[in-house]
Amino acid sequence: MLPRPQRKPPLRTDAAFILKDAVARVALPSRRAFLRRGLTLGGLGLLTGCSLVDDASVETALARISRFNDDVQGALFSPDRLAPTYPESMITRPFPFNAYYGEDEIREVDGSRFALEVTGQVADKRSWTLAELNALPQAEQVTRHICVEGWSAIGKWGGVPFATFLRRVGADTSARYVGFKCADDYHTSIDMATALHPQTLLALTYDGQTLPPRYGYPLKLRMPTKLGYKNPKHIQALFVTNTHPGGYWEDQGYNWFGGI
Ligand SMILES: Nc1nc2c(c(=O)[nH]1)N[C@H]1C(S)=C(S)[C@@H](COP(=O)(O)O)O[C@H]1N2
Ligand SMILES: [Mo]
Repeated sequence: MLPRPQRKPPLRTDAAFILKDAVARVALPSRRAFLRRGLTLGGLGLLTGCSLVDDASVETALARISRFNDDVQGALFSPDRLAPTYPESMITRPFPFNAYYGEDEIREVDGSRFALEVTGQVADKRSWTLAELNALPQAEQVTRHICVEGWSAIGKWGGVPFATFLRRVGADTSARYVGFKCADDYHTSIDMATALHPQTLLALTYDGQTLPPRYGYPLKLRMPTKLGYKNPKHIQALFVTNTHPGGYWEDQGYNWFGGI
């Protein structure tokens, strides 16, 4: 039996109230942009790199954004916008562990028997071994991970750009979602635009080493444009679909989009 989630449900009313109150006080063009885009606290954190732990930090983040003119804002909110990257000297050490269970229950996946299952709207439904995934073109990036529980940390992930992988398997990129099933029974799903985003990585390494069990061995999806809970660890299967797949936290009230 898996333990019941320890985490409290999201404080959606509090978050909505803090945001509404703060947005009301920023200059008009910015206010319009925020309202039009349905800005979330998480999205604000991603945009500004601020960790939003109280009302004051939300105000600081909004003030930072409202100084930009409309053009800059348009670029910031565009789906192709890149999340900030950082020098290696800024990597958070040790990088935090988080899951819906404690460190004593980290999943041990046998990499030698691992095969990533790929199904749904893809031309090639063959499974992928780790050796095959490692043979694809790799990229590395240092980005900030933001968890809705109120912490953020900078880490370095390496792996296959997810767009490369999706094209390799002949994914129908006009489909709406990509869903993920994990070895620890976690699951989540993302929009196709984010799946194809240039910074979305099918990550095989953390800080230059094989991804350790605590950070999702053997495979996780790393997206600096999404909040922590949208980044699945221990991926076993992925599928391309037009049917909304939901997710572990999303089904309990967390925002499904969870990003920018
Ligand atoms: N398989 C799986 N993936 C998961 C989770 C989980 O419990 N299981 N937790 C999510 C949450 S809420 C966060 S903040 C990050 C934590 O990633 P880290 O251990 O690399 O810090 O993993 C996300 N992906
Ligand atoms: Mo999280």
